[in-house]
Amino acid sequence: TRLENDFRDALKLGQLYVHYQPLVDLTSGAVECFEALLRWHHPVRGSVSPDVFIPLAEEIGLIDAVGRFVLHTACREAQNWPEHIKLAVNVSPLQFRNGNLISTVINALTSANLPPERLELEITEAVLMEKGPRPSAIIRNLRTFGIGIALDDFGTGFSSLSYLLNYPFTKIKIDKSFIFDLERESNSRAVIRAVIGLARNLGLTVTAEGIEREAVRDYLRDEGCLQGQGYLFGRPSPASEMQRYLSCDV
Ligand code: G
Ligand code: G
Ligand code: NA
Ligand code: MN
Repeated sequence: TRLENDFRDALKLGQLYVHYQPLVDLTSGAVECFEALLRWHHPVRGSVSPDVFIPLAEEIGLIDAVGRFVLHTACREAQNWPEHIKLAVNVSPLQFRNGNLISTVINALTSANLPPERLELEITEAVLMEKGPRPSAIIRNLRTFGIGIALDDFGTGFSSLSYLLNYPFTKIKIDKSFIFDLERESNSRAVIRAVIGLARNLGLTVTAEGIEREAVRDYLRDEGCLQGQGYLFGRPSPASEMQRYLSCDV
């Protein structure tokens, strides 16, 4: 299709770029991490959502190239941040298929001279559906370098909790749909409470995404959620704005 061809060009023509969104300590408000979020500026359509072009990239076999671009760009950018601030990068389950993920990640870290401990890869539950032992072996391997592995959008997939135990995740990100519903839905509050308890018992960090209001931040903090992300703290923005954000941070 037209959009497919446009996307093939996008990589070559430099229409892809990376925004960053802060993950903060819910008690102090200090930035602990920036999540890299890919953007496409289409010459005619303007901004195209990653919800559209990531599945497209997966379909047309370009997700590995896209993943390389994001990792290299974001690792290079993260060199400019204070050393205690981590970088989170989303990884598609399809990037686990061809066997290059580990070398791609290590190359990006090495060429940016970024310690592996500063990188966190975000993976959705869909990766648990990939057949065979490979995804869990790859995740285990990445962990041996000290790279963090976050389970993204937790609660939206269909995986059982027992799957979770077979993977050495370091963090669980509670999906924003539960956070949006929290004030109206007691069910969402029950899920949030359960996930926070689960994470604590497994020794994992827990992050809430989609925090837009102070009351929601306060509720989550009081429930024992230590880290959060959302428009309340900052929208995905160019790296230059994050630099400004850091200089205001105390
Ligand atoms: O940033 P935004 O909310 O528009 O992102 C929409 C979706 O696209 C989210 O699910 C997000 O995880 C995904 N996404 C954004 N950037 C990347 C990326 O670099 N790689 C992958 N695989 N997914 C991404
Ligand atoms: O799937 P993933 O968690 O990677 O998606 C992150 C997406 O969530 C990004 O596209 C980002 O724009 C979006 N996002 C981040 N914080 C908020 C928020 O507070 N409200 C809403 N509506 N979306 C958010
Ligand atoms: Na994510
Ligand atoms: Mn998410």
